Amino acid sequence: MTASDRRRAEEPEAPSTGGVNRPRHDHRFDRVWLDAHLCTMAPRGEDPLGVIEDGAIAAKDGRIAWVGKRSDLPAAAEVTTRCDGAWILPGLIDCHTHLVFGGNRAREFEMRLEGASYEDIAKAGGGILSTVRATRAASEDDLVASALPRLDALLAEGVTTVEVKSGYGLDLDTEARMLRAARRLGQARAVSVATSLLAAHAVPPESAGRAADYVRHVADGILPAIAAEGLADAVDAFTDSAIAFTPEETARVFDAAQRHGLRVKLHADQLRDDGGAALAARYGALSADHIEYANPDGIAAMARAGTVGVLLPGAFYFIRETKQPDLAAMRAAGLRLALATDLNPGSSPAPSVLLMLNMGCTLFRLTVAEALAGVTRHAAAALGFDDRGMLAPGLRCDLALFAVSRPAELCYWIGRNTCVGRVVNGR
Ligand code: DI6
Ligand code: FE
Repeated sequence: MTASDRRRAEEPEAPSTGGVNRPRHDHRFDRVWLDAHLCTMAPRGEDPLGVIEDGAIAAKDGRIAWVGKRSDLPAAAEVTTRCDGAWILPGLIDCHTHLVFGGNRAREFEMRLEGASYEDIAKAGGGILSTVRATRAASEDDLVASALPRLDALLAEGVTTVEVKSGYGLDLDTEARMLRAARRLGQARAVSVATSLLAAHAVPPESAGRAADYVRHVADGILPAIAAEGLADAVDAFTDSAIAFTPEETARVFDAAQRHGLRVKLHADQLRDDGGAALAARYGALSADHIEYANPDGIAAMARAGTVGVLLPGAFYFIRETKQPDLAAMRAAGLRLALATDLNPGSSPAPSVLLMLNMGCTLFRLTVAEALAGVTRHAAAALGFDDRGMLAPGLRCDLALFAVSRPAELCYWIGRNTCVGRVVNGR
């Protein structure tokens, strides 16, 4: 919404005269949104999107107080926002990002296009460890400053909750600095930030060849210190038997997380089937992410455990993966699916949830309803939130407004931002 639109839209309603056709102001609501269609994402009967055309939403003290047909709205409020026929969705949730990091990997990208192999790039100091070097060299202020434009790109599309992982420090100081920077992003902007400790992302250079020692340090040193400072809302790990941590090493990190009362998430079965899906299910993980190579038994175990499957089509696209996630098995198991950017410098330099909606549909053949649930209701579940992700009374009043003709348009455009407004906590 432009400033002038907002001025026009936010004019207080004329004081009620108490006439029969005019709702009276009362203290139930402090703000209402009108002239909008609602995509509540609360499934109703045959409609997975919970659409209410010509709807209205009312808020009180940052929470949704009422949702329904405009004609049924029981009372007016001090502030009325007219939405010019926009579609309102729950504020979008990007449930998997590595938003905070130093430097970027554009030079590495260029080298690959010029024919360099991964080995050449590693020899030239590239790959994930180049980001570790740049991140270790960055101050907390540097990390906040470089992350803000990426965060702003997400917010401009209607994101109201974002998850941010550490994982480019691989030592206590830098992991803590990344997580403090992530927390500061949530103070610098109107957005909820959920943090995940991803110290088990890669083996740091100083521990090369000694993964088991590093895992012990994560479990007994880094994780307890981060937990004591309250810097992480969850613990993540990268299980990959060839380039990261084995399932057994991952289990050691997860045992430590559970000792400290932290829920877990997992980068699982991205490049091969390591049994990551089943491992995540065994630990009651909030989510298992990537899962292109997850097998049907692991997928069924996730569904039984309530673990959300997070699909990351940006990474699939950027590394030119060809193995599709087994959507048939996921649907058969009734697995809840989320969709996220995986925003990171190495495999998904993509600060756009709307692009992921398109890619989820185009590359993975998600339906519009599945894709939209993936950035709202199911993304909330992937972060353990039960207070957001739908338009329903009692939930946080986090809204995203779009100038589109129907919800499918959100998945249809490639690189076009149709977001015209964002509301966080009723403001
Ligand atoms: N999987 C990924 O795709 C990213 N991390 C992970 O565990 C890649 C991170 C990077 O290359 O910087
Ligand atoms: Fe990731």
